[in-house]
Amino acid sequence: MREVGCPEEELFSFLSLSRQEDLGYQNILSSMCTPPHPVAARAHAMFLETNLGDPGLFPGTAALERLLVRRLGALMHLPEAGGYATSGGTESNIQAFRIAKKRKRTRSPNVVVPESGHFSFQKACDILGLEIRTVPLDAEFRMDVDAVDGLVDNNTIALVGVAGTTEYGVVDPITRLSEIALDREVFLHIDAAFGGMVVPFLDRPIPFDFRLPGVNSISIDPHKMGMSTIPAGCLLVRDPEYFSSLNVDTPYLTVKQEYTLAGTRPGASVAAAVAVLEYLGMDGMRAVVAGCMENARRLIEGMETLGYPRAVTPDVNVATFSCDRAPAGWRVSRTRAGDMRIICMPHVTRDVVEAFLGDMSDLDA
Ligand code: 0PR
Repeated sequence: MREVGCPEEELFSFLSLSRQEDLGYQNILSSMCTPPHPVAARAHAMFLETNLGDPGLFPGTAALERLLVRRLGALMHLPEAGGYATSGGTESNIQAFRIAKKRKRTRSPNVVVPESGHFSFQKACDILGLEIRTVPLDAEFRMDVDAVDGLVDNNTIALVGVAGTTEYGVVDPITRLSEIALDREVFLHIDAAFGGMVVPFLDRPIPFDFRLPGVNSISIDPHKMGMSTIPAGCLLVRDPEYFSSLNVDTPYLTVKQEYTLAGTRPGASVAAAVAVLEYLGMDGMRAVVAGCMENARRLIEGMETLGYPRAVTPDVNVATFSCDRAPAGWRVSRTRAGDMRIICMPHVTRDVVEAFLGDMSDLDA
């Protein structure tokens, strides 16, 4: 550290130089995050110093966390679901596996995860000492459910389905997975980190949530399509009792036990997540999602007109193409298979899509 502190103005010009090196979201087509909704930013600023790690000190903020869980539980068709605000999909996925592992004691536990599963499952398996069994995908990048039965055995503690895959934006056949989970008596976790805030607002929602009786837990991230500030995730469980297996004693805190992974936890991004849900309501979210889906369709149509076929027709606003080039000045990403991948987040407006298509067509000129 410096021996003598830096004057404020000098400090802030330094910070602002660093900030200027960041890319603006304007030309970022590769991110599952988006600038926070204005009400999220305003709420975040109001709750800056709140700590959900010691909820007795912040009962108002703690009540907002319960409201978030109630709202997202209702969205997942189980208003009485248990849950808490995590730092994002990674923490939710780790915690879901911790619960599953506690519920089935076995010597060499394994989990059955689609090949499309997010890399956070690898981290979870490493931490928890779980063998990961990968389920192949079908031609449309959805989990091949016919392969699941053969991978599940007596040591399988959890089965995973993804609602809105990271790379191709498809929803796994979760109705079938739910049947398998019930039949084989395996804990079923749904990773809806991205799709959880998209699929319920589609014209024709695809079943993936607690309405399916085999689903035990769901991860859903307000800091992705929920337009909240970072970090804001949520882990929901069918029965709040599931969390009791994770409890540790916290004798000197205002609450005597905790089941969360993090200790000190931000209340600001939780207030921000609640703010967006309350401000937009179902109607507002439907409009946001309809816009993103429309832009994804326009992008796919435009790219195909230029001769770059879609890799798949997505269920959510992730568009992928067989295209190995990209115009300068744009951030796109690539799937493991090499397809161009664009997430039509709210900041990727119709104008942005048209500008990108214009630059793509100039590539050929
Ligand atoms: N599950 C799914 C289905 C995800 O897509 C992601 C993240 C996670 C879990 C993990 O969530 P957290 O990152 O919140 O822990 N998917 C994005 C991805 O890996 C995350 C991301 C967001 C990456 C913005 C880059 C970026 O600019 O693509």
